[in-house]
Amino acid sequence: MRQTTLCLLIKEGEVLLGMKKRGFATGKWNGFGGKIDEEKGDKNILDAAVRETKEEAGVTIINPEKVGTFHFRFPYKEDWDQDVHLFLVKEWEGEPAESEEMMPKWFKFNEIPYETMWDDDKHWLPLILANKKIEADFIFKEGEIISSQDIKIVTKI
Ligand code: 6U4
Repeated sequence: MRQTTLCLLIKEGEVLLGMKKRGFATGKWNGFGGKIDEEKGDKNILDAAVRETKEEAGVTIINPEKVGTFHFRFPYKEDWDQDVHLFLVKEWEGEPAESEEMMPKWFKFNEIPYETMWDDDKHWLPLILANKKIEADFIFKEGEIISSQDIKIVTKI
């Protein structure tokens, strides 16, 4: 299964999201991340998280904390199937800046634009912002709408 990363930067009641400008999920606000790319030197999932966040948001993340694992399945488009490793990031170097792929913006926890995000995000992001760790399965149907979901709060990840 394709392994990808998703990084959420957090500061003082705000979360950094990026508007995806091209490719997969264009037009959605999302965290930063992508697949492991051995050609770009990624040896593991953490390398991919650091590299992708640098490429997409211009910051170097420090001590990302793994807070979730997702199994996303798209039976109508199996190429999109992926296991996503979710990281919470409270330290980084640099200032978020627009890239070719993403336009970053800080959102207050009570102003998160769930209507312009993945359908699943409204179900799990509030748990993550409340310091929970999760393991979740989501199956989608056409239109990227959830057809089934199972979210478990876990103590170890
Ligand atoms: P290209 O090929 O450039 O479109 P890229 O945009 O880097 O690839 P990819 O496939 O490498 O995307 O990584 C997909 C990104 O989308 C990862 O950060 C995980 C995230 N993602 C995938 N499904 C998601 C979902 N259902 N909800 C969510 N994030 C998801 O919040």
